[in-house]
This record gives sequence, C-alpha cells and structure tokens, in this order.
Amino acid sequence: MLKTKEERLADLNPQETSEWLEALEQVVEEEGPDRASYLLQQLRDRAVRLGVNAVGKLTTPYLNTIPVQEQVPYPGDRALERRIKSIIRWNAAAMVVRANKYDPNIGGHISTFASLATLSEVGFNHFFRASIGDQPGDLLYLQGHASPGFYSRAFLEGRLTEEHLKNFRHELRDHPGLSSYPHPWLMPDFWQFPTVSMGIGPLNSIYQARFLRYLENREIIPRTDRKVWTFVGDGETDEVDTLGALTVASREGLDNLIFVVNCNLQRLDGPVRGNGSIIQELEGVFRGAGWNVIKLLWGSDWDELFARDTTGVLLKRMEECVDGDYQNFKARGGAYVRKEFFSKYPELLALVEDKSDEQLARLARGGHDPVKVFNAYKRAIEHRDQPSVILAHTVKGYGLGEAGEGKNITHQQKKLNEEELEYLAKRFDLNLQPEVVQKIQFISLPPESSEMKYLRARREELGGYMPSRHPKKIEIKAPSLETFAESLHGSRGRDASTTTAFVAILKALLKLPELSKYIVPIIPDEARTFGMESMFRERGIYAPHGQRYKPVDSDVLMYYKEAQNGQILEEGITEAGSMASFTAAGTAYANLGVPMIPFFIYYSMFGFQRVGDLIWAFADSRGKGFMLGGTAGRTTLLGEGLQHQDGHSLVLSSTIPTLASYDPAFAYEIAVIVQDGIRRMYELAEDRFYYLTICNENYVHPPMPEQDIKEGILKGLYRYKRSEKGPAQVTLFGSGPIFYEAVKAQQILAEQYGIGADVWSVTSYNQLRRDALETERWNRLHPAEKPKAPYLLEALGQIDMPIIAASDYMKIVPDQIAPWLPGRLTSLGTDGFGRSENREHLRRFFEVDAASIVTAALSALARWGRFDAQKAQQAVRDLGLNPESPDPAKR
Ligand SMILES: Cc1ncc(C[n+]2csc(CCOP(=O)(O)OP(=O)(O)O)c2C)c(N)n1
Ligand SMILES: [Mg+2]
Repeated sequence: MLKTKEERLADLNPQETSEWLEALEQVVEEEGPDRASYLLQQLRDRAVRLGVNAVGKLTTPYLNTIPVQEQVPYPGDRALERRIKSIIRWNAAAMVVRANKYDPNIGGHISTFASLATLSEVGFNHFFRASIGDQPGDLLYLQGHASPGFYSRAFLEGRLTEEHLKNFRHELRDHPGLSSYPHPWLMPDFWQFPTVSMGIGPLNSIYQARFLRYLENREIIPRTDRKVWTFVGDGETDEVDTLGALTVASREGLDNLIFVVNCNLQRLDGPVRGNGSIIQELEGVFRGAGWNVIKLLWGSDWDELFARDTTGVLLKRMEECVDGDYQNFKARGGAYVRKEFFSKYPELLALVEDKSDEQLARLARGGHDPVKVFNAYKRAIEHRDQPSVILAHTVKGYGLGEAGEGKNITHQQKKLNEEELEYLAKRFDLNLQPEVVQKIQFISLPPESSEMKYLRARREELGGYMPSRHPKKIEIKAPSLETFAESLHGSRGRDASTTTAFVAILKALLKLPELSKYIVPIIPDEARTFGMESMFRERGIYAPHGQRYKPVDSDVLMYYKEAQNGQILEEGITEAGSMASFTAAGTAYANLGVPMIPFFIYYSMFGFQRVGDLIWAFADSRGKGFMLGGTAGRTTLLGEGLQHQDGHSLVLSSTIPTLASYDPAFAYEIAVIVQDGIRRMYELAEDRFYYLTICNENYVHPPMPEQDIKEGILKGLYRYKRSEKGPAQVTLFGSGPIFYEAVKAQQILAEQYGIGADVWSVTSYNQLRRDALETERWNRLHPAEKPKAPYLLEALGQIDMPIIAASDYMKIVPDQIAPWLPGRLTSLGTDGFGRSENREHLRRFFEVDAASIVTAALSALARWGRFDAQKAQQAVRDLGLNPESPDPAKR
C-alpha cells in the first residue's frame, strides 16, 4: 500500500525523535555548527547506502540563515545612517512626486527603492568598494526601477545638483536632465550597467564575474577580492535570463558574485507568489544550482519573540502563511496582524500580549534591519568557492502607509498628496517645515554637518562614489591593413568561404604581439562548424580549474585543449550567455580598464532574433567588438531549413544605432572592415560595434582590386566589374554570397541578350541608408543652401538605368536605399520561410539566382521601354522560371 504524504511524515516515536534532536543540539553547542554539518552529511551518505530516501530538502525553515548568536554588532553609527537614509528616501520620493505633479504621467517609481533603501544604504556605507588600490573595485548591478534612490544618494553626495533632481525624466527640455533608468549611453559618467530590462542585469552580472576571473587567470588584470553585486527584483526572477545561468556561477566557483534578491513579495500587478512563497522557492532553486543561500527574513524585533517561543509555534505559523498573507500583514496594519497572524494559536497570541498594535505593525522584515543586512553581506563576502545569494525579505512601498505600503497598486504609485507626504516624513522622523512638504522641496545638508562628514568619510574609505563610469584612455593602435596581406591577396584560385576568410583574419590578429592578448574569441559550441577548432590547441579553451582529464583526441594535433589561461571562451549552447560574455569583454575598456576586443562568432539565426534585447543593452553600455553571424543567409546555408536559415538578421541589426552591419562577399572586404573597426573603436575611441555576416559557401576570392575601394567597402558599396559589352544599360548590386549570382547574371545578360551591366558589391545597405538619411536631414534643415549628395549617389554618379539588387536577405534590406533611387530599384531577396534544400534550388525558389536577376533586369528594362516586353516575357520561360508559381514569401 502506498502511504500518503501525511502518513510518511507522521512522528511514530516522538521520544526517539527528541533524543536525536537533543544529541544534535549538544553537538552544535559543544563542537559548533561545522561539526554538526559534517555529521549530518555523514548520516545522509550512510542513509543513502542503507536504501533510505535521504535526498533531503533543498529548503530550510522560514528563518534567518544566520542565527542571532553568530551575528556581529553593527560597526556604523546607526542614528546617523538612519538620518541619511531617511533624507535619501524623502528626496527619492519627492523627485518622482514632483515630476508627476508638474508633468502628469511622466512616470517614475517610489516603491521599489522604498523596499530597497536599507539594502542599498548598508552597502554604500560599509561594503561597495569603488576602487581597490589602483584597480577598479566592485561592480554594481542595481535594480533599474530603484534609480530615484541612487540619484537621491548622488545628490546628497554632491555629485548631482538640485537641478538634476528637478529634471528627472526631462532629458530633452531641461538641462541637466536625468534619465529614467540606468543607461550608460545617456549618462556615461554615471551608470555602468543598463539593468532595467528585467533579467539582463542578473545574466550579464554572472558572466561579468566570470570574465573577471578569466582576466585574472590570463594575468591581464591583477587578482583582487573585488565583488560583483547584483540587485534583483523577486518578480524579475521569473525571467528565464535571471535564473538560466546560475550553474555557470557555481560550476566555476564564482565567490566574487553576490546576488541580493529584493523579496518584497510583489511585482507590478500583484504578489509574485500569492499562493506560495517566493523566498522558499528561490532558496530551493539557488541551493539546487549550487549557490550559498543566505535567507534574511526577520528583523531584530523578532529575535526576542523567537527566544521566548519555546514551542516552535511562531515558526509554525510563519510557515503556514503564504505570500499573499504576508502582503496583507503589511498593508492592513497592526490590529490585523494580531487578529490574523497571532490569534491563530493562544500561545502565539500570548507572546505579543505586551505589544501595542503599532509595535506589531513595525515588526521589521530582515531587509529593513541594518544589523541583519550587515551580517548577511559580511557572510556573503567572506564565503569562499561558491557564489552567494541573499534572499532579503522586504516590504514593497515601505513607509508609504496608506499611499501604497504592501498595496497592489504600489508599483505605479507616483502621486502622493500632502497628507501622504507628511506621513512619509513623520514615518522616518524627518522634522520637516510645512513648506518643505507643501512645495515638495528637496532636502540637503550643510557640508559640515555630522551626517555629511560621515557620509563622505564612509565613501572615502570605500574608494569613492558609486555608481560611476570613467573609462581610462585606450592605448591601442590599430594594425595596418598589411597585417592581413594574405586576405588581401584573395584565395589564389582556391575555393574558400567568408567564414574561413574571417578565421584567417582572426588568426592574423592573434599573431600580433601588442594586440593578441586583448582578443577574446567567444563561441557557443559551434567552433567546428566555423572551422575554428585548430584554435583550441593554439589558444586553449578557458577552464578556470584547468583540464582535469586527458582529452579523447589528445593524440591529434588539434586536440581539445582546456587551460586555466585559455583565451577562447567556449560557452556551450547559450547565445544569451555568450552575449553576456561579449558584453563583459566589450565594456572591459570602460569598466575594468583593459581594452579587450571580443569576437563573438555564432550561428547567425540564433543571434539577433534570439538575444536581441541583450544586444540592445550592449549598445546602451557603449560596448565595442565584432559580432560574426556564421553560416548566414537564407539560401547559402543549405539543407538546414526553416529554423536555421537566416534571412533577416540584417533587418534586425539595422535597428541598433551604434552597430555597423556588413554583408561582405570577399576576404579583402572583411579585412578592411575589421582593420578599420579596430581603428575606430579602439584608436579613435568611438563607441560603436560591428556585425558581419559570414557564410559557408566556397568560391574564389579575388585579390583586392588596385583602385582605392576602401572607402566604398566601409561606406557600403563600390563598383566591382564594369560592363564589357558596351556602356551599361542596367546596374546590378550583389552582396555576400549572392554577389557571384550577380556576376553570372552580368555574363548571361551580355552573352544571351546583348545587354551591358555594371556589377557593384554592396557591403552595407544599412550604412548607405544612414549616410543618406543624415545628408537628407541636413538638406531639409538648410533649404537655402546647396543640397549635399549622399555617398550612395556620389558613388553611383548619374546612372539613368534600372538597378537590380540581390542579396540573401529580405527585400527590405536593399529597399532601405530606395528613396534615393526613385523608380530605379528592384530588390530581390529571401522573404518567407526557409526550406531544407541545396543552394541551387533555394536560390531559384526565392528568386535570387542569376536567372532571376537576369529576368528582373530584362523586366525592368522592358518597363522602361528599353527592351522588348515580349522578349522579356519569353526570357522568363527560357531561363526556367515559372511566372505563375506562388510567391515564396507566402509559402
Ligand atoms: C523584460 C521586462 N519586462 C517587463 C518590464 C516592466 N516592469 C518593470 S518593473 C516590473 C515589476 C518588477 O517587479 P520586481 O522584479 O519584483 O521588482 P520590485 O519593484 O518589486 O522590487 C515590471 C513588470 C521590464 N522592465 N522588463
Ligand atoms: Mg518585487
């Protein structure tokens, strides 16, 4: 008979149970908790061998992980710190309320920081180090919606002015403005990490901590005990990005990483886990993932109640309540807590008979008690070999009272009336003049006040103010183009792909003594696909603990070599994780003072469409580096089909302002782009990055033509091959692997139809469009001046003829330049779902092959009245196209 859960857990011999428990207590008392922990581990191992189900729970009782007797006293001046914190609270709330009073619906958040203030202030006063010696110190990933609190602290520190606070969310009309959330792009001296798209901060921070170790192990930065502190919302943990990479941190023993989850039990709409416990759930997840978990649930007021409770009824009641109940206890006040929480059991009620309702309402949660927070942080920074997470129990909208404390509306509360503001001031013992409240004024303190002296002294001791972003000057000189001489010479008649061409360029960079160490190749389990496996042995795969086994292929030259100082980040199958590494590396110039040059090579389909928001955050972070979309193209990647064939990454990449996207056809084009990219990003310190599609089709790469086409390659197009059949009547644009289809079309047009065509290589429609838009804007705003011509038209000259543009991407890619070529452009592209087929069939299906280019050219010429329409129609058939076939975009 199967037993029920209750039957299995019933205590059949209470006497025996208590003897075991007493024995345990005795061990703890006499020999300490470590010994007890050892014994428990031994018992569990033995039990498993005896066939007892002893897997154990991943969760612990609903109590603080750190018992009172292990606490250290608070080292700071509690009274001064509280006063500073109260002022910061006030100014943060005032900033939002003011903004919305004078500009309704401009937005902002009060309640996130209200729940975070103690967690934040204890950190700023005692833990967060801005620098360690001459090294950058800790890195702070802060909850984006708590930004008013961080602005408010910076104001008190004298880093922001009252004008800044008044101009919160007025970035355009007032100066100096203050951006809503952490954006290095908008406030490059202040914010380091854009965190407000939830999940991105936690994920990036894990890889940041790992990248610090990588740089230390490669001896690029000195080893320090700097920490990465990541503040995470409890609602934010629902994002797969937040929890998806936890095991990276534990596997690599990242004890330089500390997560603080602000468990205010609420998200935007309501409770995070109304019917359960988010803290217990997260404890299980983090512990299961191998993290050191520190639960910070109850404030010091509860210690006395726990001490007086001899029956365990307090814990029992706590464990009965779900988060929805806990929310009520804060939202509904002390009388409610007495009635609904304590009255459930007479002995529990008796515990608080000497307490007023007011006192019950104020029984603090752990995240609001500086002593408890200090101890949790201390334990986290001292913990070794594992990352730590602090699950801090807090109250959303703490101190707002009726205006929002624990209420479901609190996340969006941004309008406090006078009464509510008065309540807030009183709640934190701010003795404010009525005028300050009525006019919602900001509070500052005289520089010589004891609070200000204290605040400054604390930050001085911890190395300066934070957050702050101050990139060191980069001392990199770009290599000369000659470095890539091999690539400039082409493939010498052999067939090669742009992927192998790129790998050769990367290898050339890795040979440069002054540059090589800065290169960071990042690959999500696809190196063999890209022909990069030879780099494994040459450069080593980063493995923080070295290679602990003999690789199966150790007897071959290109064996799978892992090393503690390995240079390659072989990420496994995680484009999101790889992007996070790319971000850590691409911002290292600013955040760590070392100009790392990352190359992230991945399967192009799983880039922009999969991790687009991370790429957006990379741009916001002013990241630098190269993204290489491997095996790109809807028809070039043969055989794989719909979920692999990328025909739209260039559309998506075009949305990112600091990203220059290229679809190169030849090795020399890649060399020019990479060389100039390094020059612009690292020598000229421009905040930009690059995306190149690279493909696996093999063809001959010509040497770089004599004439100076560098500018054309970089700006987006250059003439590759003039018509050999008299003056051109039609212009053909080809890109990437479709370029040769255009060359073939040129030949067919000449040989079979007697029509001359010029062929241009278009490396970047996106860059052409940007340049044209910029010129057009100038012309629009200077109607009285001679209009300027965009590069596109300058390069093309006066061409009065149809242009057929073919690429392996959607038609909208060439269409980007259509406004400047009115009536002239026909775009051929790969709109629609891919298929598993070979290139020939795919290109015919999507109508981007040479025959399709020829028919498009004849068709356009017929419409222009320059070719016989019937002959054009006949050509469609002759060339094997079916004019009545369904549109591939719809199939
Ligand atoms: C990816 C993403 N989805 C949605 C939002 C909108 N949003 C902003 S704050 C918030 C609730 C946050 O709750 P929680 O993480 O618990 O933080 P708290 O404010 O409670 O500390 C939501 C849904 C966002 N910023 N990012
Ligand atoms: Mg929350």
